[in-house]
Amino acid sequence: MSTKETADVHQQRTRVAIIGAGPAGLLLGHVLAARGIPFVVVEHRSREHVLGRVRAGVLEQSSVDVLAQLGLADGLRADGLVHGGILLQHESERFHVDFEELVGRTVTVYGQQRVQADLMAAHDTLGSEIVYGAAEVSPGHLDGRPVVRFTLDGEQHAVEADFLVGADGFHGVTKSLIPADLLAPSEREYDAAWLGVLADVPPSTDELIYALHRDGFAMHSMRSPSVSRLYVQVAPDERIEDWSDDRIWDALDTRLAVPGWRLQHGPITEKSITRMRSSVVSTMAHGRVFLVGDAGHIVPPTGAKGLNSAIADVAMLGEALAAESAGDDGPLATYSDRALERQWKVQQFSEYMTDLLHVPGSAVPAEEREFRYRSRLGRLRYIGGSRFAQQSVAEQYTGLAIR
Ligand code: FAS
Ligand code: PHB
Repeated sequence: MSTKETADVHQQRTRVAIIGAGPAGLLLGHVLAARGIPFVVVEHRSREHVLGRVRAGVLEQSSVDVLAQLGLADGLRADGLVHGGILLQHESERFHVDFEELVGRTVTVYGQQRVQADLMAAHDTLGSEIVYGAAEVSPGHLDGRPVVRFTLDGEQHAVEADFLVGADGFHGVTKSLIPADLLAPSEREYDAAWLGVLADVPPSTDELIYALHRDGFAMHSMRSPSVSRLYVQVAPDERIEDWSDDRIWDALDTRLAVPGWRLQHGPITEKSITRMRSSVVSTMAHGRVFLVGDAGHIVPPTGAKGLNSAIADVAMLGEALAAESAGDDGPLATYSDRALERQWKVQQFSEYMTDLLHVPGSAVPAEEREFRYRSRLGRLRYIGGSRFAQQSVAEQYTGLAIR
């Protein structure tokens, strides 16, 4: 990577410029590093801020395989919790969907913060060029090639590259380089949100519990043998200030209750509300500009697909960039179509799980709310009694093939 000074601008050239140091951006850096392809990552937040975001918790088998192939799985092998299934619950009845028995696959519970820390530590070891705290990040083109301009400590920088990858999340800036009529996102807004908490208390269950209750959805997940991760459905416009710890525990006790089982309480160390929304762009490529992860699509977290979709995009784009460097631009030309084909299969599963487990919002007439609730009960009871329905859930939850 060459660097030269021109009038007050630090200019440098690289092969791939990546905007965003979340899991997608840092993982892409590792895929490129493994193939000797130069890259620079430009992130507008501090390293500490990026690391402090509490988000996803479940890695598909496919994601674990990607991390392992890159030598990035030591942490998850040591501390990840391998789960052979999930528990679905309705009206105080709980049943097990046994992934291992049904499809021979598992998932690993390993928080996104740990994934992020592992990716950062591995880049430190490589000495990768990752710019944190970049201001006024502005992607564009210079003589037909991508360029990322930014300010760092008051100094102007310009990174010229052969390719630009937007790994900058749903509110990122790279999308602005794709004409609006081509980007053309499809969207669905759900009339529900998730209030999530981290609690310093050992999980009260060995596997994740997804529960439909007349009051709303609840989930029991975890981060470690001593930390629980729990969620309750709230209205989209709820304010976190209106949810005391006691109110949260009351809702969880009610919605997760089954005879003979008790939810353990403990100090809540983090709480936040996440809106539920699906959005998918119509193209993830335009000229030498590509999108990965949340920059291209977001899903409601019910299917545990957000982080896993980002990893799948990165695996596909990383392979395509490596092929192009070796003289074969075929995979790069089909990246967007392949990524979006897989993403729409993920979207429909996330929508299915969200519709299955959430009660309609209060704006829906009472008679229709009751119908939709009972219809969900019927669907859950059907799944509980059908091996075929459970196999379908197991196949999709543990992750579709990445190709
Ligand atoms: P990210 O958003 O993680 O990273 C994008 C990065 O780009 C960020 O570091 C950002 O600071 C940076 N950036 C943005 N604009 C920039 C600019 N202009 N210049 C430079 N840098 C810029 N998924 C699940 O599977 N389960 C969950 O429970 C779950 N919970 C979530 C809760 C919340 C509040 C959110 C927002 C998401 C949640 N997700 C969940 C989805 C989440 O895990 C994402 O899928 C995952 O972070 C995607 O990774 P990236 O594509 O890297 O995007
Ligand atoms: C989590 O542990 O944060 C988690 C797990 C499964 C989901 C969503 C979130 O579907």
